[in-house]
Amino acid sequence: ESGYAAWLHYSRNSKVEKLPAWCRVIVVHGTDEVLQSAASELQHGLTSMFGQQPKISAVPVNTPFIALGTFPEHPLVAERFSAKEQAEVSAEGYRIRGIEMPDPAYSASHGNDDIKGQYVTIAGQTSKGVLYGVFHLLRYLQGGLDGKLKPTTESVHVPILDQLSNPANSIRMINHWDNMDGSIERGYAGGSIFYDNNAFTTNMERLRDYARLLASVGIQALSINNVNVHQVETELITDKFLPDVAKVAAVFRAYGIQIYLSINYASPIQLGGLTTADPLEPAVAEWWQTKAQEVYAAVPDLGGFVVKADSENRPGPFSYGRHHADGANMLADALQPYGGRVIWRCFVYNCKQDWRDRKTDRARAAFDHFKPLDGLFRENVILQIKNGPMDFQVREPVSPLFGALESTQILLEFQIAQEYTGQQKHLCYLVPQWKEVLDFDTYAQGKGSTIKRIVSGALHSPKHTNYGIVAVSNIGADTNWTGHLLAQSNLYGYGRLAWDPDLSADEIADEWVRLTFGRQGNSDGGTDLISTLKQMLLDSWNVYESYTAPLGVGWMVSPDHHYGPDVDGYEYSMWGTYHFADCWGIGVDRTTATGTGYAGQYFSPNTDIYESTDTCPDELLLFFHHVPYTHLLHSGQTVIQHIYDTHFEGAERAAHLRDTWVSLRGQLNAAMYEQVLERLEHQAEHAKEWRDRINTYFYRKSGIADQKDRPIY
Ligand code: BDP
Repeated sequence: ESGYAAWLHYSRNSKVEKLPAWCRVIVVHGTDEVLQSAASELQHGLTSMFGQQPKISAVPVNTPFIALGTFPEHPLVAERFSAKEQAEVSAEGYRIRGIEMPDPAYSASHGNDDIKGQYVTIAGQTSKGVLYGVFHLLRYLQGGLDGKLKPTTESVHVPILDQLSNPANSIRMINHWDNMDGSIERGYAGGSIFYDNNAFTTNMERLRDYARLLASVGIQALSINNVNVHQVETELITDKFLPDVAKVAAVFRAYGIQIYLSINYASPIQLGGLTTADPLEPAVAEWWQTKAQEVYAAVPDLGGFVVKADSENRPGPFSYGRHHADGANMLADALQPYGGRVIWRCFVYNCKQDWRDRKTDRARAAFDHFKPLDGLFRENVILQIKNGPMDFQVREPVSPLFGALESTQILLEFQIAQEYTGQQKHLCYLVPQWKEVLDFDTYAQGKGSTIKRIVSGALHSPKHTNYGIVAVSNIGADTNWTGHLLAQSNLYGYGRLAWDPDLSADEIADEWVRLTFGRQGNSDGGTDLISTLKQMLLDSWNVYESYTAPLGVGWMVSPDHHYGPDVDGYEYSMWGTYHFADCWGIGVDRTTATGTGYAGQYFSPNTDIYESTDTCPDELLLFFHHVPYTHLLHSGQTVIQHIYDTHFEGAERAAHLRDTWVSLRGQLNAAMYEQVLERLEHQAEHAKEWRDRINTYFYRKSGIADQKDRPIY
């Protein structure tokens, strides 16, 4: 009821009296711990849904059963699939098949034809695949739609299903920005579940429950400390903390999740007493080699290091006149003997810039720094690129680095934490935004060069596995994990999308709502409740966008904490985040002819589309162009009138979200209802503040009245 179990709560199916025959026995072959997790998850889920515990058995028994295992190790599993069918399953994919097999002896002795010979098999090449298959079956039984499957919550019959699923992305990762003092940089759901008071948590149960949530949506990599590595976290790679790191790694390992550490680039100085961290200095390289040996002795399957260098006052190779391939490769060589990876962030820009030099436009920075290094990185280096060129705004164009790097392995970085999208006080279901990014066509190699094909490696390098998606976590120690209960949908949706970017925002919302609220409502699976909640989620990004910074210009938030309106908050600071509003107009000229040239970083036709106000999409107009307030949008509205209209409507729509929730009262569990209501009430009020601050600012700047004469102060 608190939301702690999230989409894994597996509520009791009141229509089914007892455990259906086909799931009374789980036959699992092998001692592998991930397989054991798979079996116990299945046992737990079935027990919870049907009120009776299935047995786990190592050998087949003379009843129907669910067989779990890998093709190489479980003969019962292997015999159900042809060689071709087995070969179609990738390293972490799965195949589920429910079949009917004649079993006359059994059905005669039990006098029940319904249950005779019904078997389900969940198979993979690896135990991780089996684990993901188990979660798929549980989703199915819980009533979440998945691909082409229909919910069968009311059926006691074996699900006659035949499902093959392979993850599109080899790396499906989450970054934690947790600090060891227990705080979380940009955390909106309480403190860290990993640390408190500069020590590791002793609450391994909580970590295990987190591992379950992540594995259930296919996440298999996790960095456990902030990319900004302070003195105390610098010591994570020392004896002081490595035993703790090993304990945490063990919890996640059982769920197929590999741990990564964010490291301090200046560690050789801070820990090793060297006078330099120059990547080309042999003593520095040697220091890292010894360090890697120590780290891998403690955690042999550590995924590797995440590095934020030369960014926002963090140390890096620039201090020594070296480029980022020098820095990344030196670390990569140290990790290479252990199979470790270096995940190197491209969020590199000058946060002390001088706007008079237009070529320092922050939007250009990642491309300018990394495009020239394409092809220079080692096999175990992966570049991590934020979805947009700035910083997780409600609306940004896609980073032009995607597609431009042809010979470099990459990860796309999203932010699940709602730093700039309402900080988990406002409802903002981000899956539609992520979908737009993934479906964007870069034209890097002609039509169809979508971001999803680039980040999965399919476009440039189909054989490589060091590709995928990563996102900044939105969870904390709050009982419901995400502060706003409905923000759980973003964590769920991120995982599902990283597995299958072809799922739609609608399908994912549908699954999440059914899994989370499915048995609440007027009837089992209450249709009205489901579609109403789903619509709230699907509207929410657009609602949030409408009452905040307009037409892609971004920012306009309070400096530092980034919550709430402050139109000029960053306007005269050095951070490079401007809107250039004056009495004539607004927007950033990023064209090649008269502006910063950022628009020229894209492939054609995107470049041409962005370069001209005639073709630039309305929602990005002010990102690319400085225009008068009277500029006519494609929508037929002027810029100023668009600002007024969207802000008045946005505040109304935020109030409507609250009213919709209120209309569901009585259908929802009371505790869940109350916690969400409080946030939606706050959002409705706060949206009014956004509306008034933005409208007033632009009315005063422009002197142009609202055509509809609504109150602007
Ligand atoms: C920004 C955050 C800052 C992070 C930085 C990053 O405001 O706290 O350290 O991104 O990604 O969004 O490194």
